[in-house]
Amino acid sequence: HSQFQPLMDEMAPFLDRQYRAAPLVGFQLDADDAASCPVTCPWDHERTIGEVRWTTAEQTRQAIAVACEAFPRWDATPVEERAAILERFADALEAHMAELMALCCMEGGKLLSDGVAEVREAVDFCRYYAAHARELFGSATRLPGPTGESNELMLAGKGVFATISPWNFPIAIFCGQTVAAAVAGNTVLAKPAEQTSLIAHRVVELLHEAGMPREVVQLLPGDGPTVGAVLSGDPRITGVAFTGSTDTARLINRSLAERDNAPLPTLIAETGGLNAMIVDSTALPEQVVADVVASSYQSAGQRCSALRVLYVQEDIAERIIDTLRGAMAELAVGDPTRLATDVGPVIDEDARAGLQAHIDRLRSEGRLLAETPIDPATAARGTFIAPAAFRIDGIDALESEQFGPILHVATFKSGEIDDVIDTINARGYGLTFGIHSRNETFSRHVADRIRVGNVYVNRNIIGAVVGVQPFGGQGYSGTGPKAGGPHYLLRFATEKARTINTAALG
Ligand code: TXE
Repeated sequence: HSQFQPLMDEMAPFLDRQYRAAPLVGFQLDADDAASCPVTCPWDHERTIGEVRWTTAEQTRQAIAVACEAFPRWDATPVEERAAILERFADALEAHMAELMALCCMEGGKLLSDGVAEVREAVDFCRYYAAHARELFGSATRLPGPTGESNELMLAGKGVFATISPWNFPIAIFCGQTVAAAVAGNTVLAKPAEQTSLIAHRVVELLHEAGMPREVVQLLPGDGPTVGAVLSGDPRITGVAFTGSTDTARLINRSLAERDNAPLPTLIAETGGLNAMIVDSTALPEQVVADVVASSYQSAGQRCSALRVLYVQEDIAERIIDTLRGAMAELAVGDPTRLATDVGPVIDEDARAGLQAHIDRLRSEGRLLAETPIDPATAARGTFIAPAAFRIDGIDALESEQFGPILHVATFKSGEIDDVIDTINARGYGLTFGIHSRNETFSRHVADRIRVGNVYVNRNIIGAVVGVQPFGGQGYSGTGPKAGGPHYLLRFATEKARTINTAALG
């Protein structure tokens, strides 16, 4: 805790600040062409923290025109200059750590530790993509050819990208997608999630101050059906980098495909998960439970990587569940500005109501295994969900991802492991997966057969470290490539091969 104290002191003045967000675009906005909406704090509904002016459909189309016009010049800007902007931006994010943490906490309901992790990850994305862009775009690759012929392969930006982001990593994912698209030579229309517009606005102010031209990265705060749908339906958009739910990715995919007279688009989608962990009878219960609690309840379960279904071998199940009950009784739910808090609010009332309906149904079926107590006054002040664990028969009992602090527990017998893996694979999601076992043959067998993007053995399943654990799924969970990995920037680029008959030059 003490490591956070100096940051908390620095952060305190920002907790009471009022913010205003509006489109940040490369053309003059009329003063009063859209209404402002108040923004309230998810853990204290009486606190208003600012207001947002949404982008209209017409402004979205104007911003696309600006991005189209700016593309050729930006794509011709030396990669060194583009990369240097990302590095200056990374420095600015670090310098504004305390303010950005405060915003994450007030608008996104994030714990302080989550806020720090957000900013660090965004900084890592900027530095990693800057270095990688220099390598990829810095010079052409010479390829072998017959005498008298020169062959070269080079990379360039594709055109105009829309980056559409979720609220659950309002800095890290928002920045990662946006700077990747820009450093590869594309102009970018960044649409943040409705719920975290103030954060996105402050971040793009810093990006512009770091030297990113306003017409190269434009910020379009607004809702999905208006701004998002105009972007994905416009034939001038070359590609969309989307992170969010699987259902929205399907809508965007359809909308891109239905455009008339449009070039074939690129869709990079990172979507939801129904992530499982398998625990065999050789695992250490205390370690399993510590990792399960982190995987299911950190960030109030609002991570795409969070654990949703725990499969425990029958003969160890009772011990695991007893230990889990003890650990869950100790969790503190409440105000995320307090260092003692383990679980903050969920993002908004829609999210709370959906999760509560799921909890009520499972509870009425007598499936409750464990629950964390929550103070009624805290619960009444914000959108809180008490962490809970329920018994289910298997992953097929869940119709969809439940994006909150709810764990589902199933059991299996020793001979059934291949059936369990087949069932998880057949369910179609493929994001994260965990194994707890001290039997290496067993872990290898399971890890080899499971079809997911990220497998974690004998640890929690919520890792994603830029350049170390590149992150992203397959199937319903996304298209790839992995964010923070060596292939990510390539999806934002087009390849051009140049063949010259050098003999003709004499
Ligand atoms: O998603 P939504 P949320 C996933 C996570 C969960 C979801 C949570 O698993 O499923 O993200 O984020 C815009 N046309 N991941 O609730 O509702 C919307 O305005 C165009 C996966 O925000 O899908 C917002 O900006 N856009 C992950 C964005 O889409 C539209 C990491 C996402 O909104 C639109 C983190 C439309 N018709 C979260 N409708 C991973 N796999 O890496 C909405 N939007």
